[in-house]
Amino acid sequence: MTTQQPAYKISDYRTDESSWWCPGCGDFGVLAALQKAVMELAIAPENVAIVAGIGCSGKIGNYINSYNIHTTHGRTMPVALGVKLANRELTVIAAGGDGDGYAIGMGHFVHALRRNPNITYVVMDNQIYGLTKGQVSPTSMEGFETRSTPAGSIEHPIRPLQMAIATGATFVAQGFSSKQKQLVEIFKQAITHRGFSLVNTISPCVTFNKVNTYDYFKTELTDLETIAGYDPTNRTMAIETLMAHHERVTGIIYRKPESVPFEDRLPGFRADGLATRPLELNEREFDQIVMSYR
Ligand SMILES: Cc1ncc(C[n+]2csc(CCOP(=O)(O)OP(=O)(O)O)c2C)c(N)n1
Ligand code: SF4
Ligand SMILES: [Mg+2]
Repeated sequence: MTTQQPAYKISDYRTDESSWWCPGCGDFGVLAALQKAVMELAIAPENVAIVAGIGCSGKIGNYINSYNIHTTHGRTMPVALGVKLANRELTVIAAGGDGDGYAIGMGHFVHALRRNPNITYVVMDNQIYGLTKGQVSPTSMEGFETRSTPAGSIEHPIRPLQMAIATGATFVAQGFSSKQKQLVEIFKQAITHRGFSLVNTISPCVTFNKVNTYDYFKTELTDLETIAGYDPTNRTMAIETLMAHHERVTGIIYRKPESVPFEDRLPGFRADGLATRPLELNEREFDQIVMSYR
């Protein structure tokens, strides 16, 4: 009997670039889980497109053998949507930090939620701005002392998971970078979900956040699988559970059973994207376009 060889090895998803991250950074765990998820789903590296934001987290695209656009700060969503519309064959994964997605990128995030394109959005949430050396972020806790809030933050943190569900998200999950098995499973389900999937990953910054550490989260987080009767298809239950646990949960929080991606609903769009279509126009088509602008 011959054993079937897996289509890809984990090394197929690695690059030669040496890591820039501090030893112990939570982003290593996110990277490892993402590589394992695409490998287990047998998605060829050339069919993966990472659209990364600016931040320590945004470097993730450099370390995954795939297409990679390191876009500008807060702009992963529109770029990822453009990539998906142009080439439907690609598994499009947007990735960035809590600052990138929930501060400067918040407007784009909200509209991505209500559009529901077939994109997976991985937010590496360390509750701080890591790359710029430790300023307060939208998910920082009230009272949190940082270089930009020496007397403690006077703002309360946003609740991205409740907000996502309330805005119409069709898939919302949260993982912890040191809980690999669960994170791999979450990524696999997020990537195969037809529509927008938000995966907020708790990814500790060991250098600038000395409060929200690995040890802190080991006692803070509740695995949804341990909550008897938890039903991720029940929207009300999802929001109530997030409220009760101050969003400190891991697992699939909400999944809408029926989800039709944005690109499938776009009027005038065919099943294929621009990338696979001949782009030459004949003279008549060209004249028609010119005339339409008169
Ligand atoms: C338009 C713009 N504004 C501000 C910055 C400076 N900047 C770079 S990364 C960053 C925030 C990083 O925090 P986060 O998104 O949480 O990522 P992390 O480094 O924590 O992974 C900021 C404010 C920038 N590069 N571009
Ligand atoms: S500063 Fe923080 S987020 Fe950035 S690489 Fe170091 S540990 Fe990671
Ligand atoms: Mg951050």
